[in-house]
Amino acid sequence: VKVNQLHRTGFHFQPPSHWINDPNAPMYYGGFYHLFYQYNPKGAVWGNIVWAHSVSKDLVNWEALEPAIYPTKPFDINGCWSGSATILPGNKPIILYTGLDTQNRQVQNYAIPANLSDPYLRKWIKPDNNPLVFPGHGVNASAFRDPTTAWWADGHWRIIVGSRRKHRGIAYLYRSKDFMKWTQAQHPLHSAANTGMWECPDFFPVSIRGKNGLETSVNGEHVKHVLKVSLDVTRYEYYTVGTYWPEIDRYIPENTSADGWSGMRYDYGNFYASKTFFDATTNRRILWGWANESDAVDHDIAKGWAGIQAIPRVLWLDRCGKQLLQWPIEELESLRTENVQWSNHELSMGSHAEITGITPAQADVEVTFSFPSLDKAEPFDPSWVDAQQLCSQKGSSVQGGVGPFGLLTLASENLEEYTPVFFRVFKDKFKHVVLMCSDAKSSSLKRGLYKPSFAGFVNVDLSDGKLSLRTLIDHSVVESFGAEGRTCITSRVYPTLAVLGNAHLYAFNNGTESVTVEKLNAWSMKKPRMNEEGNRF
Ligand code: DQQ
Repeated sequence: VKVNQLHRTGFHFQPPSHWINDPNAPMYYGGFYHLFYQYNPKGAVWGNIVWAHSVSKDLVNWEALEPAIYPTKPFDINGCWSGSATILPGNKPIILYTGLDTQNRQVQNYAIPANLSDPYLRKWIKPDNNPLVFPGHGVNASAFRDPTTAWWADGHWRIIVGSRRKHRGIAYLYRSKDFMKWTQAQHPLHSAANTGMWECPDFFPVSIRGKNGLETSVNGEHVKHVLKVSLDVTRYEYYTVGTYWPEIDRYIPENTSADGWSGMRYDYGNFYASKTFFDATTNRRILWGWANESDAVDHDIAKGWAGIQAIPRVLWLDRCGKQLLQWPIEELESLRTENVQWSNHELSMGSHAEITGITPAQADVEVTFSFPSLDKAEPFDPSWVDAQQLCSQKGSSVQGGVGPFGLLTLASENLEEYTPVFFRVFKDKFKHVVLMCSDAKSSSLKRGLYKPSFAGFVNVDLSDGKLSLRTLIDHSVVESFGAEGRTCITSRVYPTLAVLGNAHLYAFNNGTESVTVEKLNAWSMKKPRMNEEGNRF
């Protein structure tokens, strides 16, 4: 297959061609990180889904293996959909995944490695006692999928499976003593009205203090739990932070943690069907998420590929205990090459300054902005609850007080095209409100693209007069981490002029208050080994 390379990413995970979606069963085994993912071996649109499989020593360089799981049996003949891995005692991985059976019912199956002494885990067996879990009485068989990693508590394994009853989103809970015989718990682990189908649930503990991750079965006083779901209706994910009581199998989100569409998000942009795993070698909880295309289907067919995985992120609980923080895995820094640094560069009102000396279409940029005072911040209207709507009204070119300031990524020389990533500070009655945007509105002259003004609020203390931003720019993706990972936004964009060597990068300020780039550190990024064809194990 000949693929059009113009918008192909340089350092994001993708196969040589065709369609990909959800990351599946990430794990560390036999000295390798394993990543499986939903893949169409026949084309650049969703369909014919198999579990493609790649391995890596560093989460950056990847080698493709043969697909691990694909339809062959009555219990998965109509599809092998998403699922998760659990490492059983004795270091034995087991995968749970959703199969579509002969009657198109969604059932939960397991697969085990044919040979545990093969660190690549090339061959997987789907034993004949599958499926392990049928949709029970009253469970919608066409909305019953995406089993989680199992956790152990009180003498039982537990998993949740995503579902819905009418418009209520549900995480059904199942228990098992031996991983083979599963019983549905009387109460779902959690559910919420009017949220629709819960796809790809994820449920895991986080430490109350510190960045270290926890093995999925850990619980106790030093632990809170996170429940994340992917909402089929909006195509966004949300999570809550709460407490899990294994004795009664109840998860209660904290009251500061809104449930439903107003809930917190891992990412306010194009990021879906995500899944975490615990990396015991480095004590991290690592998040994988799918960044779908936002062009049209015929563009994908013409490109010959669709979908990437976002850069894996370390995820941990903020000191305040109310939200998660995320940061790209440090291994990514091994790809940094040419470097440019600025310090104390003032950006007066209406100015933009070009960042030269690196490759702007494939870069990693870290920048800290400072401002002398917040006096000029625009008043905040409490009716502005929707960050994305606010960003689409007050884009980077609408002059403000403190901000908008930030980066113009993937910009053409005369700014016919640019994707701004920026902050805007407002003054509410008792506090300041920080808006972060990654606005695709002017990202491309091409028509027929989805160009949303993605945005989220940033819960950050401004008393030191600073805001920081890290942005990973990779041809058709701009992945940003605001205020040390408090708010993250991923945009997929398709410039026509600002491509390859013609892309530019600027720092800008469009507020009346002057802003200083206190420190900027930017790097060109090298290409890792990325599932190259003819390089299969
Ligand atoms: N994708 C899978 C499903 C899942 C959905 C099918 C989420 O298992 O619910 O490819 O993107």
